[in-house]
Amino acid sequence: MKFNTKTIHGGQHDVDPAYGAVMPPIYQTSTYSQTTPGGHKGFQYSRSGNPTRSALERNLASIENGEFGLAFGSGLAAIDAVIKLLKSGDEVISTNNLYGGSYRLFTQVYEDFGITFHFIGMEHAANIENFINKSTKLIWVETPTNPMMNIIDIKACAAIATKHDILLAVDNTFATPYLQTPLDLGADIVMHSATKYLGGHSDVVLGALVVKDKKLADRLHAIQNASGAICGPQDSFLVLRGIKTLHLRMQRHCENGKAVAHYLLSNPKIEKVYWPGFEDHPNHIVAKEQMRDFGGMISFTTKGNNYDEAIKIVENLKIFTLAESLGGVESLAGHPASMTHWSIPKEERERTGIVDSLIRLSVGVEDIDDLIEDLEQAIG
Ligand code: P1T
Repeated sequence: MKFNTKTIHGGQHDVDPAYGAVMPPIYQTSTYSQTTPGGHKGFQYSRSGNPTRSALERNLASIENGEFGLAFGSGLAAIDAVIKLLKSGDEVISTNNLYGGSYRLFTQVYEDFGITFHFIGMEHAANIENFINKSTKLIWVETPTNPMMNIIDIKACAAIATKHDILLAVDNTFATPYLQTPLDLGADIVMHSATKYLGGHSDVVLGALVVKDKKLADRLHAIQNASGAICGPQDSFLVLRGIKTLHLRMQRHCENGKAVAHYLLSNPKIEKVYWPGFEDHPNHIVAKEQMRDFGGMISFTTKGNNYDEAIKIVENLKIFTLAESLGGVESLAGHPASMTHWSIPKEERERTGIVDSLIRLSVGVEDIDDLIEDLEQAIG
């Protein structure tokens, strides 16, 4: 089955044996009757498993070319489950530019449990080798990174991870499997904030993991069940429905993203535009190799790095909504330094490029003329 077919049909055979409903029913139940202890039809309690969540989990596995999907109450709950694979004394090597909430979870929760995180530049994957020691158990990659749009070579990371017998996890939120499938490139775990492009309509918070290896899946299922950070059936349904149009939406996100990136480049008030589709993006060649297009996420700075000017621009936008999050059909604008990435200390933030004038756009699927006109009137 090819990707566009998988978004609609992947893992969805026979979802309603009772009535043949085309969409899986929302099984709004916490528990399931048993004829005798253990005598059930595959589900016993909805923390451990729910048919609507299972339908989503099978679909997630299908679109990411994995074997096992796990759905969680949020992207961070999914990341949390991955870190729970580790124990005190273990070390993690992470991209130095990543979602502020992931950084906060690592540094403000798990460092207290004795896990050490190294935040490093991975644009040259070989740099990872400098930080590997006997305690290194996990490489955490975001690509494209949030919000600087750095591109990390997944295949090169996988070669290093395999050589040292370390797990490689890739946060695929920005790219989605429409653009890249990390498991095909050698990653062990794919993670999603399905709140974003997978859900696609800014109406649900949900997280996901997909793996190929049965033993790893069993351990993650055990963690999911033991910790309980699952998503409900209604939210599972919404994401499943969102994924059915992922390929259509992503195609337009990419087209609109390209047009907006080129518009910003041509505006004399703009200092720098971060978008992996530009030939002079430092890892454009890797992006071309591992991604099928370049996505709808773009960051830019204005000349003079002026905080007030950046705030004025995001306040002036009329079609782009000033809001956290990304990946919905509607265009959003954000100011990472004061919004999504405020939890990263200023000095560290600025070292990776998150300066006060940085604005992040999630380019939606509206008419491109309206989007460019909106940016034009806001930037001036
Ligand atoms: O919000 P949640 O579903 O828990 O997902 C966290 C998360 C993980 N990984 C990446 C790359 C993300 O972008 C996010 C959430 N990001 C935002 C809310 C944002 O505006 O960047």
